[in-house]
Amino acid sequence: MELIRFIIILLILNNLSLVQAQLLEVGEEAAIIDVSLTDVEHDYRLGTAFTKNEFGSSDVYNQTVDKQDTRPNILVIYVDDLHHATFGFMGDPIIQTPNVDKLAEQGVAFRNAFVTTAICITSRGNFMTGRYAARTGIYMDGFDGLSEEHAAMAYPTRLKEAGYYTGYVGKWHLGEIPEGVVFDNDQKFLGQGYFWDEDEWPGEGTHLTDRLGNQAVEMIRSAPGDQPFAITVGFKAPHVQDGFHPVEPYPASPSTAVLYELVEMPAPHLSDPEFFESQPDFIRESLGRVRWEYRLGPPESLNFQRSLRRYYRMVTGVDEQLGKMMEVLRKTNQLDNTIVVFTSDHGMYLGERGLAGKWLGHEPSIRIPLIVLDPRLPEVHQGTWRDPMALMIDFKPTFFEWAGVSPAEGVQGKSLVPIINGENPPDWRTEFFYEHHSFADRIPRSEGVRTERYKYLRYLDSDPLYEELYDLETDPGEVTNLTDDPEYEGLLQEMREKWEQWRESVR
Ligand SMILES: [Ca+2]
Repeated sequence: MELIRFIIILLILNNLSLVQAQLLEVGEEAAIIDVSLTDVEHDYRLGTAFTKNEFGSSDVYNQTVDKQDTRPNILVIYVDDLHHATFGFMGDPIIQTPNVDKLAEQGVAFRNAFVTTAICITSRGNFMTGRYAARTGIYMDGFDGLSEEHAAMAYPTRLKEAGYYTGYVGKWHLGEIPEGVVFDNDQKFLGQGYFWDEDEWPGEGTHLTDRLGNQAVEMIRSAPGDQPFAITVGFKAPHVQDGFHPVEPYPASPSTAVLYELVEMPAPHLSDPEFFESQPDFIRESLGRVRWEYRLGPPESLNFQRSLRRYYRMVTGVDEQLGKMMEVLRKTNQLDNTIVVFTSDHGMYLGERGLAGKWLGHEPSIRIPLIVLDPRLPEVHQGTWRDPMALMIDFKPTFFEWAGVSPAEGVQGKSLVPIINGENPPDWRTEFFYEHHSFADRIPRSEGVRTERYKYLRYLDSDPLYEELYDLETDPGEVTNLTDDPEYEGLLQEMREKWEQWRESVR
């Protein structure tokens, strides 16, 4: 009955967006779940969230934020396994992400943001320390927590020492950390976490995405009035539920129920079997293909259609929570002194190249979304794009510059602040090193160099040696491997040399 009623609403209100329609439907339920959030949810759902020059009175929280410390707050939305292009502002015609789109409209979006390693633990280590994995030694295998040394160099530790109130909500995936050193308010969970209770689907209570949003709202709301805050919110969505319900790998929040259900999800780039068959055995038999088999399958299959719709729902679920956070900033009069960063721990193959997951060095895996809303920037920067390459290892030095903290020794990334501010530093990087060493069954280890124009990938355990070389200017989709093309022999040699130099220099 509920579904029929819903579909009728959708059909009648076809001039409303799907998101608006489904939010009307769940509004009442959400209010019951957490009364203290009622007002925040009500307002953002009506589409009033974070209108920059329209600060609400603090009628809900009655909180006066009167910070003597004028350094900006830093709010980081750190999403898990998020494809860089699944947003309205990126031109995706299907997905509903009104809050992320608005962030991009009012902030600065990066066209070329990348990870240096596409896997949760390692990339999160890069994020925390500003270093390549070759130097952090944080790999997927055998890692059980940030050491004292790692914790000491983690960005929140330094910000805390410098007088910031530091907090973390959600998926952390960097194991145990020394207590009280890194975060003032520590609401991380270890491991992969569950969208519902461990053995239930659909579960009772509040979905993890909504719960993390609520926790984040509460953390922002209750942050001390006399310190700037640095809060990072680690959403697990849209990461698959590992080892959970076999027919529901993407258990989306009920608030996004039936969204996209009537939409035909298009075939991903290079998803034709012929292309897949052209790849070497060790890629065709890799974990990315194994997971593709049971999570996605061919684009026309029910499985693919179902999984993609649910992945999209999970992204929309995160978008809703971003809206709530922006609204609590507005309600506490902190929109004009809070820098908001939206990004992901790495990208995702959503069926591109016949693969699922991450790990390898192709664009869908290594690209990340990156939006920065710094309300202190002149209005002329609103809704603008940045082309220079940004890397996961750049976040820490960027946060340090915002916080006025001196750059730490051994940081391999660079502050993005000049780029964000619209400057064009002449010495900015034009290439970077990619590495994936974590060994797991059927995940091939690889390294590579990506320049502005070319990409070289090298599979370390391949025998005979397998390499890939692409001209991204003429072939941005990485269709044609140029390694056997005699015309590119010189370039191949040059890229091999770069790779050798890079792998020495990052250590
Ligand atoms: Ca991840």
